Amino acid sequence: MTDPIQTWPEDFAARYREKGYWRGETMGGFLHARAAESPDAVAVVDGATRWSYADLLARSESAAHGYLSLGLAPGDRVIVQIPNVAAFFPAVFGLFLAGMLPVYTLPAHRETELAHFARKSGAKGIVVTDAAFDYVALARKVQAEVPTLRHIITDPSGPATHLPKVDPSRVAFLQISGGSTGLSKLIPRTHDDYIYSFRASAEICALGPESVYLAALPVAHNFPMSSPGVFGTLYAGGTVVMAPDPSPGTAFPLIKAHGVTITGLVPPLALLWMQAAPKTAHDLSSLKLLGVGGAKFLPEAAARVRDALGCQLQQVFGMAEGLVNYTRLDDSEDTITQTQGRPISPDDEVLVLDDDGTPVPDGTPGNLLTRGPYTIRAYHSDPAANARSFTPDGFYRTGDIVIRQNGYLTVQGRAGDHINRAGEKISAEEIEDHLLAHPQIFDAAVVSIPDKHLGERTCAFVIPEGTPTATEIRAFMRTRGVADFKVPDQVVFVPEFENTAVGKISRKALRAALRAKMLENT
Ligand code: AMP
Ligand code: DBH
Repeated sequence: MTDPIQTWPEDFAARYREKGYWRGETMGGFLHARAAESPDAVAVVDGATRWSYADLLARSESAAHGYLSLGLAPGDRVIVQIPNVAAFFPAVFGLFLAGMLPVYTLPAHRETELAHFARKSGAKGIVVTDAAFDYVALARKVQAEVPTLRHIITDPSGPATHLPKVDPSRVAFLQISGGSTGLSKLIPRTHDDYIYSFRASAEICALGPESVYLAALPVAHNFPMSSPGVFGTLYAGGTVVMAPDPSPGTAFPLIKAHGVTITGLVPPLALLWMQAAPKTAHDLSSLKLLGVGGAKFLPEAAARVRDALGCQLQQVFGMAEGLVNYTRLDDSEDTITQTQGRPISPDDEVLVLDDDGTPVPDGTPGNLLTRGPYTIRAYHSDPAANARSFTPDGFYRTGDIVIRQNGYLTVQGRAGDHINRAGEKISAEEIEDHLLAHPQIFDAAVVSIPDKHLGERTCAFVIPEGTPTATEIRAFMRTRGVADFKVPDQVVFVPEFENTAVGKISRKALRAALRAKMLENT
């Protein structure tokens, strides 16, 4: 099992340090610093639980000792599957302080995905919490499949031992990619690069000790984690409020009760909040900034945010691999409603290229490639994906089609075949693989269809062998041990795929043709 690494060429690393992007801080180190500066300030609120920075540090140190006392060692990977509860923080800061690497997963992930993450990362443990869903039982199933996952940890705490010195230039954790082809890839991020991304994000969003961030989306997502998210807020000495779910019915009372000043949502949720706000009895006036990202927020909806919610909109276009763009607080209303912002860093290099690799002029759509001080140069242990996704000179091929104008980016679409379902990226290929395991499916192609509520929904075109029903197929997907959001929203039976008999059409072209036909008929 190879240890996760992430390196930039020496001259780049030297420049990123010289310019003060990489400051040699660690995840555990910044928590120490905040706890020393303002021990009594409130760091985390979750229901009746309120932890000061001193409380959070004490619990995190106890967790670090706990991991070490189990026999886990610095450098070991530990899967984290914890919903939006306070316990998320000691679980992950404990790992950071022990020099171990969290492997983040979503609460929606099930045994097939977790087993893949466990194998791929070489994780020796998984940390979960008690919740309405039985995450311990799920972890046991994964353990039965991947025995190297030795420890199922529910309450990491232990007697004081020596904590290791952690190297800020090393990988701090593995984040998961949405996955455009096949299974999710693991993204190794270093302390230096990740801290830069959320420290700069916190500055762009003007966060300070008085800021209160509502974690409405699942915190393991890169967006609520770091753009500026929970880590940006804690870095700034502010307060994080955990929302068990992002519905207006849950979130609005929390905004009122805790004086929430900022949050982040995917577009379908932003629309839901805008619809619910005029009717709510809860005072939302503390909310100053709403970040919207993960999928394209249409200008018409963007223009209504201020009236509906009484706060400023910030568009956020980011990716777990690195690059994050924001509209700025002092941008014009047009820029804020019509673009997805500009990069965080002056050293984010952005290329917009045609399909032959030639730069296109401003105002013309092209493929977005990027490299910079917080964008990875390689995925974990995946030479094939690395060859596809990175140019020889280290640019990451985002797969997004954008227009650049005055340095601002507007997302036009994407080159790849993934579906962006309410901000969750779903690989068509991954779903097709599961469908092909069904005894009565001869072939399947999965495409995205525009959807009023989700932005995009998944549609599976299926050539049956026998007489399966759509309900059966969806039920079958649920038995595959995958996140519920991967179950096709729609199943369409077709007798054949045109042109495939001669084998001349690529799957990519096939998906495009099926999608076009579907849109024509609706
Ligand atoms: P992931 O690689 O799973 O972290 O997903 C990142 C992808 O989400 C980006 O490459 C975009 O395709 C999409 N995305 C994120 N934010 C936005 C946005 N504001 N507008 C349009 N697409 C977005
Ligand atoms: O969709 C994303 O992955 C995303 C969106 C906004 C992201 O990773 C981010 C901001 O950091």
